[in-house]
Amino acid sequence: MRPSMSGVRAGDAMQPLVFALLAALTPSGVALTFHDELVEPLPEVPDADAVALTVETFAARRAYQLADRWRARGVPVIMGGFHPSMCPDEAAEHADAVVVGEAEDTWPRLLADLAAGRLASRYDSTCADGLGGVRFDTSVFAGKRYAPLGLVQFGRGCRFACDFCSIHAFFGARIRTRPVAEVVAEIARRPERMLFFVDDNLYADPAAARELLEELVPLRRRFACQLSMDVAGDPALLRLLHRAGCRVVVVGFESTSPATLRAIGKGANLHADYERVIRAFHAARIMIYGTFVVGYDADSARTPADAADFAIRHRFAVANFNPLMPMPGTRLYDRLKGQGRLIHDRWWIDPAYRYGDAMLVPTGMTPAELTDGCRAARFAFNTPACIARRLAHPAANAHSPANAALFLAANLVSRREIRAKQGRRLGASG
Ligand code: B12
Ligand code: SF4
Repeated sequence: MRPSMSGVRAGDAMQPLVFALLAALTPSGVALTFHDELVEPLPEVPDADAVALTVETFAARRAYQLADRWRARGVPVIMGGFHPSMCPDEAAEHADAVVVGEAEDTWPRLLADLAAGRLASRYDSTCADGLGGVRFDTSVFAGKRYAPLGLVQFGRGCRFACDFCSIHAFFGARIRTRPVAEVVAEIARRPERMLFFVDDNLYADPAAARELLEELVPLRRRFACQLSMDVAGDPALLRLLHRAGCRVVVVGFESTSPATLRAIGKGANLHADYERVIRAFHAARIMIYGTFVVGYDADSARTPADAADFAIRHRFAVANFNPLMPMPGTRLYDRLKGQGRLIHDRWWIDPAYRYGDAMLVPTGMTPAELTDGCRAARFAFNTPACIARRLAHPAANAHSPANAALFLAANLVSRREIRAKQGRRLGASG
Protein backbone atom coordinates (compact mmCIF):
# COMPACT_ATOMS: atom_id res chain seq x y z
CA MET A 1 0.00 0.00 0.00
CA ARG A 2 1.06 3.57 -0.54
CA PRO A 3 -0.26 6.07 2.02
CA SER A 4 -0.70 9.68 0.90
CA MET A 5 0.64 12.71 2.73
CA SER A 6 -2.63 13.67 4.44
CA GLY A 7 -4.91 10.71 3.86
CA VAL A 8 -6.47 12.25 0.76
CA ARG A 9 -5.98 11.75 -2.96
CA ALA A 10 -3.36 13.71 -4.88
CA GLY A 11 -3.86 15.34 -8.24
CA ASP A 12 -0.29 14.62 -9.36
CA ALA A 13 -0.10 10.90 -8.55
CA MET A 14 2.32 9.00 -10.70
CA GLN A 15 2.69 5.24 -10.92
CA PRO A 16 4.43 3.97 -7.76
CA LEU A 17 7.16 1.96 -9.43
CA VAL A 18 7.87 0.03 -6.28
CA PHE A 19 4.49 -1.75 -6.68
CA ALA A 20 5.64 -3.05 -10.07
CA LEU A 21 8.96 -4.07 -8.58
CA LEU A 22 7.41 -5.95 -5.64
CA ALA A 23 4.96 -7.66 -8.00
CA ALA A 24 7.82 -8.89 -10.17
CA LEU A 25 9.74 -10.13 -7.11
CA THR A 26 6.79 -12.07 -5.66
CA PRO A 27 6.55 -15.83 -6.26
CA SER A 28 3.47 -16.95 -8.16
CA GLY A 29 1.89 -18.71 -5.17
CA VAL A 30 1.53 -15.44 -3.23
CA ALA A 31 -1.52 -13.27 -3.99
CA LEU A 32 -0.83 -9.52 -3.90
CA THR A 33 -3.34 -6.66 -4.03
CA PHE A 34 -2.10 -3.07 -4.44
CA HIS A 35 -3.84 -0.04 -2.96
CA ASP A 36 -2.64 3.52 -3.44
CA GLU A 37 -4.15 6.27 -1.32
CA LEU A 38 -2.97 8.86 -3.83
CA VAL A 39 -5.65 7.60 -6.22
CA GLU A 40 -8.19 5.61 -4.16
CA PRO A 41 -9.45 5.18 -0.59
CA LEU A 42 -7.67 2.44 1.35
CA PRO A 43 -9.64 -0.44 2.88
CA GLU A 44 -10.78 0.21 6.45
CA VAL A 45 -9.26 -3.14 7.52
CA PRO A 46 -7.41 -5.04 4.79
CA ASP A 47 -8.50 -8.64 4.32
CA ALA A 48 -4.94 -9.95 4.15
CA ASP A 49 -2.36 -12.01 6.03
CA ALA A 50 -0.15 -8.91 6.16
CA VAL A 51 0.09 -5.39 4.78
CA ALA A 52 3.27 -3.88 3.35
CA LEU A 53 3.55 -0.09 3.21
CA THR A 54 5.96 1.96 1.13
CA VAL A 55 6.74 5.09 3.14
CA GLU A 56 8.32 8.43 2.20
CA THR A 57 9.06 10.93 4.92
CA PHE A 58 6.13 13.22 4.07
CA ALA A 59 3.75 10.26 4.37
CA ALA A 60 5.25 8.81 7.58
CA ARG A 61 2.62 10.24 9.93
CA ARG A 62 -0.19 8.88 7.77
CA ALA A 63 1.56 5.50 7.49
CA TYR A 64 1.85 5.27 11.27
CA GLN A 65 -1.84 6.15 11.74
CA LEU A 66 -2.86 3.39 9.34
CA ALA A 67 -0.41 0.87 10.74
CA ASP A 68 -1.56 1.48 14.32
CA ARG A 69 -5.19 0.94 13.28
CA TRP A 70 -4.51 -2.23 11.31
CA ARG A 71 -2.24 -3.78 13.88
CA ALA A 72 -4.89 -3.16 16.56
CA ARG A 73 -7.19 -5.30 14.37
CA GLY A 74 -4.57 -8.07 14.19
CA VAL A 75 -3.11 -7.41 10.72
CA PRO A 76 0.72 -7.53 10.72
CA VAL A 77 2.31 -4.49 9.08
CA ILE A 78 5.58 -4.33 7.13
CA MET A 79 7.21 -1.00 6.23
CA GLY A 80 9.83 -0.22 3.61
CA GLY A 81 11.04 2.72 1.55
CA PHE A 82 13.08 5.87 2.15
CA HIS A 83 11.66 6.81 5.53
CA PRO A 84 11.82 3.46 7.36
CA SER A 85 15.32 3.04 5.91
CA MET A 86 16.43 6.33 7.48
CA CYS A 87 14.43 5.95 10.72
CA PRO A 88 14.12 2.18 11.29
CA ASP A 89 13.70 2.42 15.07
CA GLU A 90 10.91 4.96 14.79
CA ALA A 91 9.16 2.86 12.11
CA ALA A 92 9.55 -0.26 14.28
CA GLU A 93 7.25 1.34 16.87
CA HIS A 94 4.44 1.02 14.30
CA ALA A 95 5.41 -2.07 12.31
CA ASP A 96 5.94 -5.77 12.82
CA ALA A 97 8.78 -5.74 10.29
CA VAL A 98 10.91 -2.94 8.87
CA VAL A 99 12.84 -3.22 5.61
CA VAL A 100 15.98 -1.10 5.42
CA GLY A 101 17.15 -0.45 1.86
CA GLU A 102 16.26 -2.08 -1.38
CA ALA A 103 13.62 -4.72 -2.09
CA GLU A 104 15.45 -7.12 -4.42
CA ASP A 105 17.16 -9.17 -1.71
CA THR A 106 14.81 -8.45 1.21
CA TRP A 107 11.30 -8.93 -0.17
CA PRO A 108 11.65 -12.59 -1.29
CA ARG A 109 13.29 -13.42 2.05
CA LEU A 110 10.57 -11.64 3.98
CA LEU A 111 7.79 -13.41 2.07
CA ALA A 112 9.37 -16.80 2.76
CA ASP A 113 9.61 -15.97 6.48
CA LEU A 114 6.02 -14.72 6.55
CA ALA A 115 4.79 -17.93 4.94
CA ALA A 116 6.76 -19.96 7.50
CA GLY A 117 5.31 -17.92 10.39
CA ARG A 118 8.67 -16.48 11.44
CA LEU A 119 8.57 -12.87 10.29
CA ALA A 120 11.66 -11.06 11.63
CA SER A 121 11.42 -7.52 12.96
CA ARG A 122 14.01 -6.19 10.56
CA TYR A 123 15.37 -6.96 7.08
CA ASP A 124 18.49 -5.14 5.94
CA SER A 125 19.32 -5.06 2.27
CA THR A 126 22.88 -5.91 1.40
CA CYS A 127 22.29 -5.46 -2.33
CA ALA A 128 25.69 -5.04 -3.90
CA ASP A 129 24.58 -6.48 -7.20
CA GLY A 130 24.11 -4.68 -10.46
CA LEU A 131 20.61 -4.11 -11.72
CA GLY A 132 20.66 -6.78 -14.42
CA GLY A 133 17.46 -8.82 -14.30
CA VAL A 134 15.52 -6.25 -12.25
CA ARG A 135 11.99 -6.34 -13.63
CA PHE A 136 8.91 -4.16 -13.25
CA ASP A 137 5.50 -5.76 -13.63
CA THR A 138 3.62 -2.65 -14.70
CA SER A 139 0.35 -4.56 -15.20
CA VAL A 140 -0.35 -3.70 -11.53
CA PHE A 141 -1.18 -0.13 -12.59
CA ALA A 142 -4.08 -1.21 -14.81
CA GLY A 143 -7.35 0.47 -13.90
CA LYS A 144 -5.77 3.05 -11.57
CA ARG A 145 -5.98 6.75 -12.47
CA TYR A 146 -2.40 7.95 -12.67
CA ALA A 147 -0.93 10.81 -14.67
CA PRO A 148 -0.60 9.53 -18.26
CA LEU A 149 3.12 8.93 -17.91
CA GLY A 150 4.97 5.64 -17.90
CA LEU A 151 7.55 5.66 -15.10
CA VAL A 152 10.82 3.92 -15.93
CA GLN A 153 13.97 3.37 -13.91
CA PHE A 154 17.28 3.11 -15.73
CA GLY A 155 19.65 3.49 -12.80
CA ARG A 156 20.04 4.21 -9.10
CA GLY A 157 22.39 6.57 -7.31
CA CYS A 158 23.85 9.96 -8.05
CA ARG A 159 27.32 11.35 -8.78
CA PHE A 160 26.77 14.19 -6.33
CA ALA A 161 26.12 14.22 -2.62
CA CYS A 162 24.15 17.37 -1.94
CA ASP A 163 23.86 18.43 1.67
CA PHE A 164 20.05 18.18 1.80
CA CYS A 165 19.44 15.13 -0.34
CA SER A 166 18.35 11.63 0.71
CA ILE A 167 19.74 9.86 -2.33
CA HIS A 168 23.31 9.61 -1.16
CA ALA A 169 22.20 8.55 2.32
CA PHE A 170 20.09 5.78 0.79
CA PHE A 171 22.20 4.50 -2.10
CA GLY A 172 25.68 5.55 -0.96
CA ALA A 173 28.21 6.50 -3.64
CA ARG A 174 27.32 3.62 -5.96
CA ILE A 175 25.87 4.28 -9.38
CA ARG A 176 24.23 1.29 -11.02
CA THR A 177 22.37 1.10 -14.30
CA ARG A 178 20.15 -1.61 -15.74
CA PRO A 179 21.33 -3.24 -18.96
CA VAL A 180 20.20 -0.99 -21.83
CA ALA A 181 18.63 -3.91 -23.72
CA GLU A 182 16.39 -4.75 -20.74
CA VAL A 183 15.21 -1.15 -20.35
CA VAL A 184 14.58 -0.78 -24.07
CA ALA A 185 12.61 -4.04 -24.16
CA GLU A 186 10.52 -2.85 -21.22
CA ILE A 187 9.80 0.50 -22.87
CA ALA A 188 8.89 -1.17 -26.16
CA ARG A 189 6.24 -3.19 -24.30
CA ARG A 190 4.75 -0.23 -22.49
CA PRO A 191 1.67 1.47 -23.88
CA GLU A 192 2.46 5.01 -22.70
CA ARG A 193 3.83 7.42 -25.29
CA MET A 194 5.16 9.81 -22.63
CA LEU A 195 7.68 8.46 -20.13
CA PHE A 196 9.33 9.78 -16.99
CA PHE A 197 12.73 8.40 -16.03
CA VAL A 198 12.82 8.41 -12.25
CA ASP A 199 16.64 8.34 -12.10
CA ASP A 200 18.00 11.21 -10.08
CA ASN A 201 20.37 11.92 -12.95
CA LEU A 202 19.83 10.04 -16.19
CA TYR A 203 23.41 10.98 -17.08
CA ALA A 204 24.92 9.55 -13.88
CA ASP A 205 26.84 7.02 -15.98
CA PRO A 206 27.64 8.93 -19.19
CA ALA A 207 28.59 5.95 -21.37
CA ALA A 208 25.51 3.94 -20.39
CA ALA A 209 23.26 6.98 -20.81
CA ARG A 210 24.50 7.63 -24.35
CA GLU A 211 23.91 4.01 -25.25
CA LEU A 212 20.37 4.20 -23.86
CA LEU A 213 19.62 7.44 -25.73
CA GLU A 214 20.78 5.97 -29.04
CA GLU A 215 18.52 2.97 -28.50
CA LEU A 216 15.57 5.17 -27.59
CA VAL A 217 15.60 7.04 -30.92
CA PRO A 218 13.76 4.36 -32.96
CA LEU A 219 11.16 3.82 -30.21
CA ARG A 220 9.76 7.31 -30.90
CA ARG A 221 8.63 7.95 -27.32
CA ARG A 222 8.66 11.30 -25.56
CA PHE A 223 10.12 11.62 -22.11
CA ALA A 224 11.05 13.80 -19.16
CA CYS A 225 14.09 13.09 -17.03
CA GLN A 226 16.27 14.59 -14.32
CA LEU A 227 19.73 15.78 -15.35
CA SER A 228 22.63 17.65 -13.87
CA MET A 229 23.40 20.87 -15.71
CA ASP A 230 26.86 19.81 -16.88
CA VAL A 231 25.22 18.00 -19.83
CA ALA A 232 24.31 21.39 -21.28
CA GLY A 233 27.97 21.92 -22.16
CA ASP A 234 27.78 19.23 -24.83
CA PRO A 235 25.63 20.34 -27.81
CA ALA A 236 25.90 16.95 -29.54
CA LEU A 237 24.55 15.25 -26.42
CA LEU A 238 21.66 17.72 -26.26
CA ARG A 239 20.80 16.97 -29.89
CA LEU A 240 20.87 13.26 -29.09
CA LEU A 241 18.61 13.84 -26.06
CA HIS A 242 16.06 15.56 -28.26
CA ARG A 243 16.24 12.90 -30.96
CA ALA A 244 15.75 10.25 -28.26
CA GLY A 245 12.50 12.01 -27.28
CA CYS A 246 13.48 14.18 -24.32
CA ARG A 247 11.14 17.19 -24.09
CA VAL A 248 11.48 18.23 -20.44
CA VAL A 249 14.45 18.16 -18.10
CA VAL A 250 14.17 18.54 -14.35
CA VAL A 251 17.28 20.42 -13.25
CA GLY A 252 18.21 21.33 -9.68
CA PHE A 253 19.31 24.97 -10.08
CA GLU A 254 18.93 25.25 -6.29
CA SER A 255 20.27 28.80 -6.00
CA THR A 256 21.93 31.64 -7.86
CA SER A 257 24.20 32.34 -4.89
CA PRO A 258 27.70 30.79 -5.06
CA ALA A 259 27.85 30.72 -1.25
CA THR A 260 24.64 28.69 -1.10
CA LEU A 261 25.81 26.36 -3.87
CA ARG A 262 29.03 25.81 -1.94
CA ALA A 263 27.02 24.98 1.19
CA ILE A 264 24.93 22.51 -0.80
CA GLY A 265 28.06 20.99 -2.30
CA LYS A 266 26.78 20.83 -5.85
CA GLY A 267 29.93 21.33 -7.89
CA ALA A 268 28.23 21.03 -11.29
CA ASN A 269 26.22 24.19 -10.53
CA LEU A 270 29.09 26.18 -9.06
CA HIS A 271 31.08 25.88 -12.24
CA ALA A 272 28.17 26.44 -14.61
CA ASP A 273 27.04 29.60 -16.35
CA TYR A 274 23.28 29.41 -15.75
CA GLU A 275 22.34 31.68 -18.68
CA ARG A 276 24.32 29.48 -21.03
CA VAL A 277 22.84 26.27 -19.63
CA ILE A 278 19.31 27.60 -20.14
CA ARG A 279 20.04 28.81 -23.68
CA ALA A 280 21.54 25.41 -24.55
CA PHE A 281 18.49 23.43 -23.38
CA HIS A 282 16.10 25.81 -25.10
CA ALA A 283 18.14 25.73 -28.31
CA ALA A 284 17.81 21.94 -28.21
CA ARG A 285 14.00 22.40 -27.90
CA ILE A 286 13.94 20.95 -24.40
CA MET A 287 11.80 22.61 -21.72
CA ILE A 288 13.18 23.26 -18.25
CA TYR A 289 11.63 22.27 -14.93
CA GLY A 290 13.88 24.07 -12.45
CA THR A 291 13.99 23.49 -8.72
CA PHE A 292 15.25 25.90 -6.05
CA VAL A 293 15.85 25.62 -2.30
CA VAL A 294 15.83 28.54 0.12
CA GLY A 295 17.07 28.75 3.70
CA TYR A 296 20.87 28.45 3.65
CA ASP A 297 22.87 30.99 5.63
CA ALA A 298 23.67 33.21 2.63
CA ASP A 299 19.96 33.50 1.74
CA SER A 300 17.82 36.46 2.73
CA ALA A 301 14.14 37.36 2.69
CA ARG A 302 14.61 38.47 -0.93
CA THR A 303 15.92 35.09 -2.10
CA PRO A 304 12.57 33.40 -2.92
CA ALA A 305 11.36 36.38 -4.97
CA ASP A 306 14.72 36.59 -6.76
CA ALA A 307 14.52 32.88 -7.59
CA ALA A 308 10.99 33.29 -8.94
CA ASP A 309 12.06 36.32 -11.03
CA PHE A 310 14.94 34.28 -12.42
CA ALA A 311 12.70 31.35 -13.33
CA ILE A 312 10.08 33.59 -14.91
CA ARG A 313 12.64 35.71 -16.80
CA HIS A 314 14.12 32.54 -18.26
CA ARG A 315 10.72 31.11 -19.09
CA PHE A 316 11.08 27.90 -17.10
CA ALA A 317 8.23 25.57 -17.99
CA VAL A 318 7.76 24.53 -14.35
CA ALA A 319 9.58 25.52 -11.17
CA ASN A 320 9.58 24.65 -7.46
CA PHE A 321 10.67 27.00 -4.70
CA ASN A 322 11.10 24.88 -1.59
CA PRO A 323 12.01 25.95 1.90
CA LEU A 324 15.02 23.85 2.79
CA MET A 325 13.77 20.44 3.97
CA PRO A 326 15.96 18.66 6.51
CA MET A 327 15.28 15.02 5.62
CA PRO A 328 16.32 12.42 8.19
CA GLY A 329 19.62 10.77 7.38
CA THR A 330 21.09 13.77 5.56
CA ARG A 331 24.07 15.91 6.57
CA LEU A 332 21.77 18.91 6.69
CA TYR A 333 19.47 17.27 9.22
CA ASP A 334 22.27 16.23 11.53
CA ARG A 335 23.95 19.65 11.39
CA LEU A 336 20.77 21.63 12.08
CA LYS A 337 19.82 19.29 14.89
CA GLY A 338 23.30 19.70 16.40
CA GLN A 339 22.94 23.49 16.15
CA GLY A 340 19.48 23.42 17.75
CA ARG A 341 17.99 25.07 14.66
CA LEU A 342 15.23 22.60 13.82
CA ILE A 343 11.81 24.12 14.54
CA HIS A 344 10.29 20.65 14.91
CA ASP A 345 12.78 17.92 15.74
CA ARG A 346 10.79 15.30 13.87
CA TRP A 347 8.63 17.53 11.70
CA TRP A 348 7.25 14.52 9.79
CA ILE A 349 5.27 13.36 12.82
CA ASP A 350 4.78 16.74 14.49
CA PRO A 351 1.08 17.69 14.37
CA ALA A 352 2.05 21.38 14.36
CA TYR A 353 4.03 21.17 11.12
CA ARG A 354 2.24 22.06 7.89
CA TYR A 355 3.41 21.48 4.33
CA GLY A 356 5.35 24.50 3.11
CA ASP A 357 6.32 25.72 6.59
CA ALA A 358 9.92 26.59 7.42
CA MET A 359 11.43 23.62 9.21
CA LEU A 360 14.53 25.43 10.47
CA VAL A 361 15.52 28.77 11.89
CA PRO A 362 17.43 30.46 9.07
CA THR A 363 20.13 33.04 9.82
CA GLY A 364 19.34 35.56 7.06
CA MET A 365 15.59 35.90 7.61
CA THR A 366 12.88 34.84 10.01
CA PRO A 367 11.13 31.46 9.68
CA ALA A 368 7.93 33.30 8.72
CA GLU A 369 9.77 35.14 5.94
CA LEU A 370 11.09 31.81 4.66
CA THR A 371 7.61 30.23 4.66
CA ASP A 372 5.85 33.25 3.19
CA GLY A 373 8.59 33.99 0.66
CA CYS A 374 8.52 30.46 -0.80
CA ARG A 375 4.73 30.45 -0.82
CA ALA A 376 4.64 33.79 -2.63
CA ALA A 377 7.25 32.59 -5.15
CA ARG A 378 5.22 29.43 -5.86
CA PHE A 379 2.03 31.38 -6.30
CA ALA A 380 3.63 34.14 -8.43
CA PHE A 381 5.15 31.60 -10.80
CA ASN A 382 1.80 29.88 -11.24
CA THR A 383 -0.64 32.74 -11.86
CA PRO A 384 -2.56 32.41 -15.15
CA ALA A 385 -0.83 35.57 -16.43
CA CYS A 386 2.60 34.17 -15.63
CA ILE A 387 1.77 30.81 -17.22
CA ALA A 388 0.63 32.61 -20.39
CA ARG A 389 3.74 34.80 -20.39
CA ARG A 390 6.05 31.81 -20.08
CA LEU A 391 4.20 29.91 -22.75
CA ALA A 392 4.26 32.80 -25.20
CA HIS A 393 7.93 32.31 -25.81
CA PRO A 394 8.41 29.95 -28.73
CA ALA A 395 12.10 29.41 -28.06
CA ALA A 396 11.45 28.14 -24.54
CA ASN A 397 8.15 26.31 -24.38
CA ALA A 398 6.16 26.48 -27.59
CA HIS A 399 8.43 24.90 -30.17
CA SER A 400 5.53 22.77 -31.34
CA PRO A 401 1.83 22.28 -30.51
CA ALA A 402 2.82 19.07 -28.69
CA ASN A 403 5.29 20.92 -26.47
CA ALA A 404 2.76 23.67 -25.78
CA ALA A 405 0.17 21.06 -24.78
CA LEU A 406 2.67 19.39 -22.47
CA PHE A 407 3.56 22.77 -20.97
CA LEU A 408 -0.08 23.57 -20.27
CA ALA A 409 -0.85 20.17 -18.77
CA ALA A 410 2.19 20.38 -16.46
CA ASN A 411 1.31 23.91 -15.39
CA LEU A 412 -2.32 23.10 -14.65
CA VAL A 413 -1.33 20.15 -12.45
CA SER A 414 1.41 22.14 -10.76
CA ARG A 415 -0.86 25.14 -10.04
CA ARG A 416 -3.62 22.96 -8.63
CA GLU A 417 -1.28 20.86 -6.46
CA ILE A 418 0.60 23.83 -5.03
CA ARG A 419 -2.68 25.29 -3.83
CA ALA A 420 -3.91 21.94 -2.53
CA LYS A 421 -0.76 21.07 -0.59
CA GLN A 422 0.35 24.43 0.81
CA GLY A 423 -0.46 24.64 4.52
CA ARG A 424 -1.75 21.08 4.73
CA ARG A 425 -1.22 19.11 7.92
CA LEU A 426 0.57 15.76 7.56
CA GLY A 427 -1.47 12.65 8.38
CA ALA A 428 -5.25 12.38 8.37
CA SER A 429 -7.14 14.67 10.73
CA GLY A 430 -9.28 13.24 13.49
C1 B12 B 1 9.01 10.24 -9.09
C2 B12 B 1 9.25 10.98 -7.78
C3 B12 B 1 8.29 11.90 -7.38
C4 B12 B 1 7.02 12.19 -8.18
C5 B12 B 1 5.86 11.31 -7.92
C6 B12 B 1 6.02 10.15 -7.05
C7 B12 B 1 4.88 9.21 -7.39
N1 B12 B 1 5.22 8.02 -7.80
O1 B12 B 1 3.72 9.58 -7.31
C8 B12 B 1 6.66 13.61 -7.71
C9 B12 B 1 7.32 14.58 -8.66
C10 B12 B 1 5.18 13.97 -7.62
C11 B12 B 1 7.36 13.64 -6.35
C12 B12 B 1 7.00 14.48 -5.36
C13 B12 B 1 7.70 14.62 -4.19
N2 B12 B 1 8.85 13.99 -3.86
CO1 B12 B 1 9.64 12.59 -4.92
N3 B12 B 1 10.65 11.37 -5.90
C14 B12 B 1 10.41 10.75 -7.01
C15 B12 B 1 11.65 9.89 -7.39
C16 B12 B 1 12.47 10.71 -8.38
C17 B12 B 1 11.40 8.52 -7.95
C18 B12 B 1 10.51 7.59 -7.12
C19 B12 B 1 10.54 6.23 -7.72
O2 B12 B 1 9.67 5.85 -8.48
N4 B12 B 1 11.62 5.46 -7.45
C20 B12 B 1 11.82 4.11 -7.97
C21 B12 B 1 11.30 3.07 -6.97
C22 B12 B 1 11.54 1.67 -7.49
O3 B12 B 1 12.07 3.26 -5.80
P1 B12 B 1 11.45 3.35 -4.33
O4 B12 B 1 10.01 3.61 -4.36
O5 B12 B 1 12.31 4.19 -3.49
O6 B12 B 1 11.63 1.81 -3.82
C23 B12 B 1 12.91 1.29 -3.58
C24 B12 B 1 13.27 1.29 -2.07
O7 B12 B 1 12.91 2.48 -1.43
C25 B12 B 1 12.59 0.06 -1.55
N5 B12 B 1 11.20 0.17 -1.10
C26 B12 B 1 10.33 1.18 -1.18
N6 B12 B 1 9.17 0.87 -0.61
C27 B12 B 1 9.27 -0.39 -0.17
C28 B12 B 1 8.34 -1.20 0.48
C29 B12 B 1 8.71 -2.50 0.81
C30 B12 B 1 7.71 -3.36 1.50
C31 B12 B 1 10.01 -2.98 0.49
C32 B12 B 1 10.39 -4.37 0.83
C33 B12 B 1 10.95 -2.14 -0.14
C34 B12 B 1 10.56 -0.86 -0.47
O8 B12 B 1 12.64 -0.84 -2.66
C35 B12 B 1 12.88 -0.17 -3.90
C36 B12 B 1 14.20 -0.58 -4.50
O9 B12 B 1 14.46 -1.91 -4.41
C37 B12 B 1 12.37 9.78 -6.00
C38 B12 B 1 13.87 9.60 -6.07
C39 B12 B 1 14.28 8.15 -6.21
N7 B12 B 1 15.44 7.95 -6.75
O10 B12 B 1 13.61 7.20 -5.84
C40 B12 B 1 11.95 11.08 -5.32
C41 B12 B 1 11.78 11.10 -3.81
C42 B12 B 1 11.06 9.85 -3.39
N8 B12 B 1 10.91 12.26 -3.59
C43 B12 B 1 11.23 12.94 -2.55
C44 B12 B 1 10.57 14.14 -2.13
C45 B12 B 1 11.21 14.89 -0.97
C46 B12 B 1 9.40 14.59 -2.75
C47 B12 B 1 8.58 15.82 -2.36
C48 B12 B 1 8.33 15.95 -0.89
C49 B12 B 1 9.25 17.04 -2.96
C50 B12 B 1 8.57 18.36 -2.64
N9 B12 B 1 9.40 19.32 -2.42
O11 B12 B 1 7.40 18.54 -2.56
C51 B12 B 1 7.26 15.59 -3.15
C52 B12 B 1 6.09 15.13 -2.32
C53 B12 B 1 5.85 13.67 -2.29
C54 B12 B 1 4.53 13.34 -1.59
N10 B12 B 1 4.55 12.27 -0.81
O12 B12 B 1 3.53 13.99 -1.74
C55 B12 B 1 12.40 12.32 -1.81
C56 B12 B 1 11.92 11.54 -0.59
C57 B12 B 1 12.93 11.50 0.54
C58 B12 B 1 12.35 10.90 1.76
N11 B12 B 1 13.17 10.82 2.79
O13 B12 B 1 11.21 10.53 1.84
C59 B12 B 1 13.05 11.46 -2.95
C60 B12 B 1 13.81 10.23 -2.49
C61 B12 B 1 13.96 12.42 -3.77
C62 B12 B 1 15.21 12.92 -3.07
N12 B12 B 1 16.09 13.47 -3.87
O14 B12 B 1 15.43 12.88 -1.91
N13 B12 B 1 8.36 12.72 -6.30
S1 SF4 C 1 22.26 16.11 -7.69
FE1 SF4 C 1 20.09 15.81 -7.08
S2 SF4 C 1 19.89 13.62 -6.59
FE2 SF4 C 1 22.09 14.08 -6.68
S3 SF4 C 1 22.64 14.47 -4.56
FE3 SF4 C 1 22.17 16.45 -5.50
S4 SF4 C 1 19.97 16.84 -5.10
FE4 SF4 C 1 20.40 14.64 -4.70
